[in-house]
Amino acid sequence: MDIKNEIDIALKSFELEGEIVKIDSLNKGHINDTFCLECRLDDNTTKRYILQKINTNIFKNTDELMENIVNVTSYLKDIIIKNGGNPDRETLNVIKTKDNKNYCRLDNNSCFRIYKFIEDATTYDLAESTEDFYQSAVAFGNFQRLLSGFPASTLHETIPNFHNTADRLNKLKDAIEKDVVDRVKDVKEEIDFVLKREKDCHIICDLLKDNIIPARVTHNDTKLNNIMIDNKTKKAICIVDLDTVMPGTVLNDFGDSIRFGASTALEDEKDLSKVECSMELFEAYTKGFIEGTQGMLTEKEKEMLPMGAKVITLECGIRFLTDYLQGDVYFKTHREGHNLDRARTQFKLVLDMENKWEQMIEINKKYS
Ligand code: ADP
Ligand code: GN1
Ligand code: MG
Repeated sequence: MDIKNEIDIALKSFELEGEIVKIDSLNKGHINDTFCLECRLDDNTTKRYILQKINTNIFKNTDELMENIVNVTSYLKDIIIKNGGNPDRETLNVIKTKDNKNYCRLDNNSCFRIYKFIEDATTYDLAESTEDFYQSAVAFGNFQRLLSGFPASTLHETIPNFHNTADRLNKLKDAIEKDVVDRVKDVKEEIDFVLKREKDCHIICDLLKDNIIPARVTHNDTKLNNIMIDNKTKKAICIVDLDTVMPGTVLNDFGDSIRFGASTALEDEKDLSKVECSMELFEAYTKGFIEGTQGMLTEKEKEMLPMGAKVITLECGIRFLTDYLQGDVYFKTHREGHNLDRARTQFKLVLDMENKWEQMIEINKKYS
């Protein structure tokens, strides 16, 4: 069944306000299929919704996935209301189906969910200004702090070993050995780059395993295009993409924002001379994130923030490279060699961070 037919059937399960007049594909994000629904109301105004086809190859248990999201957003909503905020804009809102479910499953097992659309806000693939990036840091730091009161034991692990970098390395080794699409011969340099940094892959997961840093409820996918920035105030208002909210370490949440948002180029830039980790953006984010977390981080966590950035960038490169070797089965790709281009930008960033290491440590000390 094609996606258009699937959407037609899925929409019958939901009661939306007004009549649907337009469905646009958003072409954003590497995982789910995201659409914007536009509805015309009786008074001729329009109301929009986000419709997502959930990637069930990746998220195997949709009930648990959606239970996490509903529980986390309900929890956040209470806090937002107490603080006098707007719960329709400051967190995701799941629209229930007519039979009160969190999503709808078609006969062919495709799963769809609907969120209220967050209006007058934008997500960015590159930081437009240092100030915007700082604002996103405060918001992610805040989010982290708010989740510190969330009952972690009620959360399901939606993707096992998601940020276990050592396990990611093992999966890469396995992909190299199997070489199912005969691409290993083209990526010797990239493989070498990773293998030289084998030790780095253990640093963060060992700290967690040995309880040297605490496990917390974390977002785990804190890239800049998962946060909505208000078009007028330029304040970061809502963190989206809650599929991977799970127990983890704050170092990954900090690090993933740096990996993506402090880069001077897009994640899939082909011209590697454009790819750098900007120290100005790194500084703005470090300052904002520590402010947003308001004293909740341990000394060890603060000390390890730059390492969090480096290791998650290496991990992400490993994941893109693994997917390239497996024949592009995980991340959505839009051109030949897309995953390889992405892997290369990540490795370039790792190298750049290594070259700027002293500076990163100094900046971190200034705000820790
Ligand atoms: P993926 O898991 O594929 O990355 P996301 O949940 O991040 O999917 O959604 C993709 C994009 O859709 C986001 O980057 C954001 O631009 C937009 N988006 C997601 N949720 C909303 C929402 N509730 N309102 C407006 N835009 C949204
Ligand atoms: C994916 O869903 P999206 O596009 O926000 C991925 C992240 C990666 C990121 C790389 C569930 O994020 O882990 O860091 O791509 N999400 C999942 O851009 O694997
Ligand atoms: Mg996303």
